[in-house]
Amino acid sequence: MKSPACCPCPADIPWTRWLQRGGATAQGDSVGRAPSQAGVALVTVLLIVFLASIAAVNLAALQQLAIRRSTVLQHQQQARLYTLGAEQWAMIILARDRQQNETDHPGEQWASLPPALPIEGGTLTARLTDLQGCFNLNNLRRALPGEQSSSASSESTEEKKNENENESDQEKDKDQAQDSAAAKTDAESKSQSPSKTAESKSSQSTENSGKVEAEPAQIKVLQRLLESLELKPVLAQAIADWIDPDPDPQFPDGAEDSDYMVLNPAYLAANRPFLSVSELRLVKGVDREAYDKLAPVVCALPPGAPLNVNTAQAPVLAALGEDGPKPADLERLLEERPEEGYKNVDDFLNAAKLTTVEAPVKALLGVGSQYFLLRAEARVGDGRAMLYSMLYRDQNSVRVLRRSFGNQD
Ligand SMILES: [Ca+2]
Ligand SMILES: [Ca+2]
Repeated sequence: MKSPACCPCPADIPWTRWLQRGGATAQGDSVGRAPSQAGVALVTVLLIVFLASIAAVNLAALQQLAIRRSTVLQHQQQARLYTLGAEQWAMIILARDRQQNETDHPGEQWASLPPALPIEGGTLTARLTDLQGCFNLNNLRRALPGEQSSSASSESTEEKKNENENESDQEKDKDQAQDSAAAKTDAESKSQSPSKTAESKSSQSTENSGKVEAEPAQIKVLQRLLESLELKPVLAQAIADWIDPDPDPQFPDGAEDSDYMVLNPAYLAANRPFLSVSELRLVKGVDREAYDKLAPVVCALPPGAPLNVNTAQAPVLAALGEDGPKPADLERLLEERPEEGYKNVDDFLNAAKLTTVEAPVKALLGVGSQYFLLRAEARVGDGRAMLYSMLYRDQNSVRVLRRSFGNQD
């Protein structure tokens, strides 16, 4: 039996006591206690270093993220400014083009801008397209006096909406008509007198049917266009009802408030010009398939904006008259178009052998354009900016009607 005085053994004393003693060994207490305390301290130090390292890594990651974010924002801002520069550049090109000639066709400089321009740290691309190369949905109703000018002079969509809502105010229309004098182009001037004749004829014919504002000749064009796209021609009446100011549906396939009030959610017909082609999706009968086919060949310009036969798409030109050539024949005709475009509408009609174009339709044909769309994209480092600008050009200046950043179409 061991004596309590004998050499203590770790197995014979409580663990804590042994630990306090530094783990007695054959080498003695003074030597055994020091490595044990040093081990605890080392573990503590390692733990602190570990935690400090994690904190430092996290801080570094956050800092890198902040630097990255600010760099991207800076590049995006630079790209955005470059697109605004492209807008100014496009306006200069359009103004210069107006000084050189009064016709607009795909062979001109504005239509063939360089595909990409090198800029510091990236590239800039800009493309101008003529907005008057498609069928203007708002021509389905007759343009009120000064209506085109009022839309052209507005600086934003909201202003256009307000002006269109107040179109019944005759005094305001007179003021807008006066403003329109300065904004009329020569192309519009050429079509002015036939336009008045057409309007008076249309007024007489439509008054008899009770539809004062509808333009039957343009509705027929849209019906032929729908037919060529393998869509139901009856959609034309519903589309015309959407923008005419009266609440009476056209016979037999029109659609007014009563057709839209039964839907869920219910809504009313706009009874004012289209502000965007996307509004078509609200019109009765225009489903996704119909919209996808129709959207590329129609546009929403102020009422009275003429169709430029030099830039119009083949299906639209083919729909102008009942004896219109097939789109394939028109494609060939457009390829053989004069190098500097058609000088006047009659030259085109003769070349296309379009002899049944009704007067109200012919009155809204032209060889020049006033409305253009600029698509500009700039890439600077990791930043990217897209700009869409609707530009209006008259004889004296080029103005921005609408501007939006980001993806569109
Ligand atoms: Ca031109
Ligand atoms: Ca209506």
